[in-house]
Amino acid sequence: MNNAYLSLGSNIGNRHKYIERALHLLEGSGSTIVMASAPYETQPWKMSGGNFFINRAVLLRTPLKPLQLLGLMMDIEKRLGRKRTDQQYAPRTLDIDLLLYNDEIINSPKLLVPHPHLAERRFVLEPLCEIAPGVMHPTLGKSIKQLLEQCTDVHKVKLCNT
Ligand code: PH2
Ligand code: MG
Ligand code: MG
Repeated sequence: MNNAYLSLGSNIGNRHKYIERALHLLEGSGSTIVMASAPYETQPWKMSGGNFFINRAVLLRTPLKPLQLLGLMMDIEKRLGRKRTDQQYAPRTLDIDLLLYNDEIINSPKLLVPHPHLAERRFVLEPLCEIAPGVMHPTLGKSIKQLLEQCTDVHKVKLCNT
């Protein structure tokens, strides 16, 4: 079994519902969600305007290899109505990103792990730090908690209902 940390985000329609349904669908293929952060409401990062996102981080224990997991993630995005456009950061019903996969470093044309923007994004680090503060980033050599403490991203991130 492998430990995969994922980030989920939604900023169209019933955002909480899309994320709930994605969590449910991830638990197929012999995978289980071991931990899930609370939902956070987050300001769009490097997108002009648009709705605030709901973002969550989860730890998935999975038998899937990285590219198989990527296939599952993209399939779930599609089933939940994600339309891919040419625009890089378009509003979306659901986005699932692979942040960390064990302590592996993967540089393939389809997949970069650790996620290249992980340390620049408060909307990723805050939820991730809730479930994995002590986990080490395999190339930056710092823990998630340290990365959050050093993060200079000023986009708003707040726990839902606070
Ligand atoms: N995802 C992006 C770009 N910007 N901003 C927030 N707050 N949350 C996201 O999930 C997000 C984003 C690209 O995938
Ligand atoms: Mg993303
Ligand atoms: Mg994505």
